[in-house]
Amino acid sequence: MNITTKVFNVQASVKYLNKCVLAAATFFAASSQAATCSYSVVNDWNTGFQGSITITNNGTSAINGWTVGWQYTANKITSSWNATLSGSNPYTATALDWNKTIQPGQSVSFGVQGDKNGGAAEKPTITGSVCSAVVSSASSVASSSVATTSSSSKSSVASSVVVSAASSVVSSAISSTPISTSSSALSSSSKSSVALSSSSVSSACGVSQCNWYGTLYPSCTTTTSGWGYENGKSCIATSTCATQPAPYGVVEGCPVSSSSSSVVSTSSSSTKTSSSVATTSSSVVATSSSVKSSSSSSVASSVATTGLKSLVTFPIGVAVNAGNENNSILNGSTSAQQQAVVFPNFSQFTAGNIMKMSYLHPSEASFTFTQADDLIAFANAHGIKMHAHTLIWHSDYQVPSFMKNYSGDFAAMMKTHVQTIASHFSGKVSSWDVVNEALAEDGDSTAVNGFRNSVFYQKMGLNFIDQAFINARAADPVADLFYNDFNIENGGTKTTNLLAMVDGMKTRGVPITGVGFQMHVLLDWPSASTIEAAMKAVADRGLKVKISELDVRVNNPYNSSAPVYTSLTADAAAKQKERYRQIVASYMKVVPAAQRGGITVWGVWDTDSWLNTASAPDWPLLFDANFQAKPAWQGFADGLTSAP
Ligand code: 9MR
Repeated sequence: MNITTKVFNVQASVKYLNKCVLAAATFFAASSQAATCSYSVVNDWNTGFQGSITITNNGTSAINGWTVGWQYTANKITSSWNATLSGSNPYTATALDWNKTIQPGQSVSFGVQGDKNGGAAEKPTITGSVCSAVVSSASSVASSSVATTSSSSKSSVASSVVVSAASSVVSSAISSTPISTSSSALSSSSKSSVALSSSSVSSACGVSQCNWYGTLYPSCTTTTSGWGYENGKSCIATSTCATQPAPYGVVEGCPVSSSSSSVVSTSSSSTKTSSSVATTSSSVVATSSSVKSSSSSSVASSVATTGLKSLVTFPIGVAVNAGNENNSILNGSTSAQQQAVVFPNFSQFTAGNIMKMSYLHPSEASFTFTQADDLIAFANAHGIKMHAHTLIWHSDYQVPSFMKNYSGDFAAMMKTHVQTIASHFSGKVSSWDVVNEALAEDGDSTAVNGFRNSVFYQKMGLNFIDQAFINARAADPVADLFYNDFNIENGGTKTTNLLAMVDGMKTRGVPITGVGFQMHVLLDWPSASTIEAAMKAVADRGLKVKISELDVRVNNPYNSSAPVYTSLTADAAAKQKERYRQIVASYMKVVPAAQRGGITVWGVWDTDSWLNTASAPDWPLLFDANFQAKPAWQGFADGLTSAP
């Protein structure tokens, strides 16, 4: 069945490429436009690879719309971003609306991630009507095909297109398979790739394993659910593996080697990944500054395929659903689509909900860590760090009910709460929101000394904040400890109260590492200069600064004269792009490198945002309803590569 599907896809793709070539011949006859198309391997690890395809317009007129294709010998793609991918070797990638136009001198890039499938990370030739490398061959192919045109000659046209991309495919595939060489390069390459997949099937040893998002792990023999540890290796229970979305799940094959079978070895490859990311990042920054004056947007585009996280060395985070929430990043109905955009772009997760108080400590005697543990194991397996949110939060529906009417020693109970949770996760999370939203909003008539009149303040006064940090540090000696809040970037009384609070904590020797600015902001409020002043004031105190929950809604519910968007218009998308760029650039400008705790976006894609409701739709995030990067993504990337 797989083989049939592959043959169908190959034929469908070839027909498509055939059309492209004929279109190319016509197109290039009338235009001097020429682009170079290149493929680079950005990163590769045990079983996987990340590739970047760049189209650079060397011509004198704009390219409006592009489609390119390529073929691997063994590698298989598991996800892509910033292009619409079709086919399954050969692959075809088509422009998205926002990156279909390439101005003269500019580049557009898109990315792929995949499984090396037993081979090395390959570097195929990119073909397509925009690629100047194909112009001559396409023209000559087209002219010869025109000269000999017949219905059967269509396949020779198509095969010629693939020849440069597939020449290595043809030779290596032929040598490793019993397929006899056909007179047509096309049929050789397509049959060969079919034969390769069947030969990999026939080499299976019949041992049950789990393909966990591109990495093979042993299936557990005694653990019945989740992750296990058996025979000195991490394993995944068959029942858990079986619920992963295609193409992942239980597979049969030869036993995985020790280098690729455990989370430990995976994380060592993650370490390698992050060091190579750091290298990429510095070269990216260097490239960025060296060409900034000519075309900073093309720089951002040309590095787009390496993902946001590769542009900087500090964490780029995203809030995710997990556990029993809808749309879990691990195994919800959208998990494959989420992972395709999350893996290349983000290096840190915050659990949007499942590490809040009521999830981890629902009753006085019970702590429930399983959902969070599963998320952390998943993050570790993909080289993603965890920012934990949050140990103490006043929010009524997140305070466990037993705490609300607690009649015993409240401070002792809070100490147990903080220390039990922080010690469980010690070494597994990089940072904590220790206290969330303790400061009162400007104008809050119930505020006490600038603080929210929460159950914690009522029971312990200001000491609840100090004790939370002291107990968290006692239980976790290394994680960064943040105070997190919203509207502290707006320069009002709340900002003043924040600075007074952290000054007091520092004077008292309370172990605070930094401040998280949630940054649920509007398109035009607060101003960049106001945001910069607030972040700089915190940085000047020697604290880390984190943008912890960034989103930019386009509708302003507080201003009745603001435009009302019922869809994300081009105008709104452009304003949002600029706002993301401005905020990220402000962060880069005022927060010294050593004090950057990271920037986290509050959600993966617009549909799932807390700000998008049926009665008040909005589009506040970096990826749209179809998981395509929005102009906002480009704005974020441009901000990251801005000076200094
Ligand atoms: O996005 C979160 C939403 O799904 C929850 O229903 C809500 C209540 O737990 O919390 C939202 O996240 C909030 C975060 O925890 C603290 N800062 C404000 C966020 C948006 O409300």
